[in-house]
Amino acid sequence: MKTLALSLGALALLSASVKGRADTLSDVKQRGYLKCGVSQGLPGFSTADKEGRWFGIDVDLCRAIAAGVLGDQAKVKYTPLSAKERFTALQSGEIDVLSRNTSYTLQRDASMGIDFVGVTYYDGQGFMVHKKLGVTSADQLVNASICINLGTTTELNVADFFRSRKIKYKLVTFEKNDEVVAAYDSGRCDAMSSDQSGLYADRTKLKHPEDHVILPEKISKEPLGPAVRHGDNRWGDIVRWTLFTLLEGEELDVGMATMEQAKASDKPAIRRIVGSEGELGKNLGLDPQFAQRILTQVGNYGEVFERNLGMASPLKIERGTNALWTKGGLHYPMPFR
Ligand SMILES: N[C@@H](CCC(=O)N[C@@H](CS)C(=O)NCC(=O)O)C(=O)O
Repeated sequence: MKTLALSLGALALLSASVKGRADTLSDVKQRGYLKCGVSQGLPGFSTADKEGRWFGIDVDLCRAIAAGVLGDQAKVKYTPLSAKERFTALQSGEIDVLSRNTSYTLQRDASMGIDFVGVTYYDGQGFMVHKKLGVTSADQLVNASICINLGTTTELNVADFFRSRKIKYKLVTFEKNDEVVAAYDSGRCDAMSSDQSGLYADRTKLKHPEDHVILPEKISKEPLGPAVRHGDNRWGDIVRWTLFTLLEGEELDVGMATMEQAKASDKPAIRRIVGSEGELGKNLGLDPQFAQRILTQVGNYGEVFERNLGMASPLKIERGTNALWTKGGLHYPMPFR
């Protein structure tokens, strides 16, 4: 029995490595670039410009992984994915990491062959309505038609929200987010519902953004974060600690703007993160300067947030729950030891 169990285990390992999925770190290094799954266009999170260059907080996480693992933030191939396509793309090996405003839920984490490794943005679901409707609270959306994106948690939360209030409503669903936006903009729905960050982003795409209001209620928790394939723990560790590097960088005030001072610092925590002492990189199978490169080439979480979502961006989103724990928010990087 023991021999059989062992050989089955060995077989599973072999078949995983034959398919090239057991060791994503080696695959990425050998290939020379990272395959990153992003959204099809959500300002602040992931959008491409006319030259095909990608921007956004989800894109910056991919750039950070490439900087840490391959030494160069530019070594990334982006695959735009609809909500429906995203999990299959990760399961099948089409991408190495999914960094696409995806909510971390029990069912996704435990039953889809994928693992979430952290949270890049704490969000919640909201509603946007035409101002002319005069609606000021989601409770007033009686018999309303709501436009949403298929294959999302959005769909399920809307159902919970109205069912628990015994309010009648009508769902109008689309596979692509741009179809949702176009339908809502043309007046086909009274409201559209999505992650609030998504609503702020989508509002910028409307013909007259100023004619629309985002209602105050957050009807769910939407912790958005990156996911990797289940079973490749080394790769999961690398993505998790890349995200923590961005956060720890902000906590220590080490980033693009401060790297030169940081390299000269004699503070132990700063010396460890820039790689002047300790063996943090080695534990992950990376070199000592992996975090220094991430913070130099991409910046820390605060810098990433401000340029993509914050006051230096068109979205102007407050830090709120996305502040560090030291400033009353929820982001808490685990200790760099
Ligand atoms: N966070 C939710 C919603 C994610 C989602 O796909 N939202 C839509 C509406 S904001 C979206 O991002 N669409 C952009 C796209 O499809 O490219 C989930 O994980 O299910």
